[in-house]
Amino acid sequence: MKIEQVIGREIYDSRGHPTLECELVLDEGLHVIASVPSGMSKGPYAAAELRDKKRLMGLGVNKAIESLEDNIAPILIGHKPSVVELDLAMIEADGTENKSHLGANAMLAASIAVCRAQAAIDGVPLYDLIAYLCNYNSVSIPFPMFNVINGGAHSDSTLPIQELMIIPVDQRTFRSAFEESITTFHAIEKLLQKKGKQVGIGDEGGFSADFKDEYEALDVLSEALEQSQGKFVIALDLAANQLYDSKTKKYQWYKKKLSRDELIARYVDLVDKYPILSIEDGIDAADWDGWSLLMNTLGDTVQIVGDDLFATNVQRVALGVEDGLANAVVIKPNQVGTVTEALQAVKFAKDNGWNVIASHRAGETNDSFIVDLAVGISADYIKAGGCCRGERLSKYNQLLRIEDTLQRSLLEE
Ligand code: 2PG
Ligand code: MG
Repeated sequence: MKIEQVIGREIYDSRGHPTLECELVLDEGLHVIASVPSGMSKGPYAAAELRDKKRLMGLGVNKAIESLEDNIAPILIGHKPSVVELDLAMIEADGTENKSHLGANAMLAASIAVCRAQAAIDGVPLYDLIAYLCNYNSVSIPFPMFNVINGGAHSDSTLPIQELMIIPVDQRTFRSAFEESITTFHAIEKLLQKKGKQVGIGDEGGFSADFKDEYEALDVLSEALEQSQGKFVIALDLAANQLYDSKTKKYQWYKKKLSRDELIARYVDLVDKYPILSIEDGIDAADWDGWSLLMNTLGDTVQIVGDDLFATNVQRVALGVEDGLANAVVIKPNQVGTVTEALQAVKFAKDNGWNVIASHRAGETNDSFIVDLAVGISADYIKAGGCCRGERLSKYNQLLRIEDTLQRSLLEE
């Protein structure tokens, strides 16, 4: 079965911003659709999206549609959908370091659609195809990192920490973990209200409220976790690039400006007081000495995660391994622009003993590709947002579906 037509379409993401959908038409009438998410807190090393300069607040994707239909379509049409082969052809045709010619959004939309078509034609679940592409002979359900409080660039609140997440650690299945977490999620809202907070929902489906400092937010969270039946640990995403001023070399923390050492001292105190398992982007992506210092200070006991630091780029991950900058990496295919390159970053990180966290973006669609990817690579964790809002639930519902399918096939064996 070959690709006959490539259609680009402007659709809208969960933040009400335009994004790109790719529809592939194959012979024998198969249609496949894929859409791409977009970040709010983007790092300096992420691949470039094509956006229209003026249309729709400068976010329109007509230029990306043109790239998809005029430049990428000729690469795909007439070929069998084979994601690695076609990704490599797109990368060659793009010819830039950061995908600025064909556009990472156009390339990834095509890449995911090709991957989905390949799995459909092979008659295998998408997660199995992903595992096969990585040469892994098993798949598994990752631990969810449920985003319960949104701050930073994801909310209007004063909380500098972008994401406070909870990880259920004592549940045997994703379904039971989700049940425990969704109950706790609603309990957190009630507790916030009881404490007199104005509670909103942030970009990723977690709650948004003002706190006098991060300790107050973590105290509320700890109280809710203590009342819960299940056992949870906490993960933080600081998205520290957003807090950093490269001129003064200081981080904005409420009304204070903290040096790198003061910020790390704060993390040490937080880790001491709360059950924090994981700290993501705790330091600005350009400050490698700061990353080393953070790793040397907390890396033995805490998962130190690079997101904007590595931008899902295997070369950057390799430098990070060499210099000991982290012990885990976030995988977001749209930071690099193709499925194949995202899988290269995964393999390299895993081969070097790092943990891998598959992640959604702040601006999401209902496409749940990231979930199949997470299962196919046996990611340690998945970040897919809070326990409400359709674009976040589309991910969790897909995890429920996959778990159900895997359990049924085990029973049949
Ligand atoms: C992050 C992501 C997803 P954004 O920083 O990890 O949670 O946010 O999509 O805004 O980069
Ligand atoms: Mg992050």
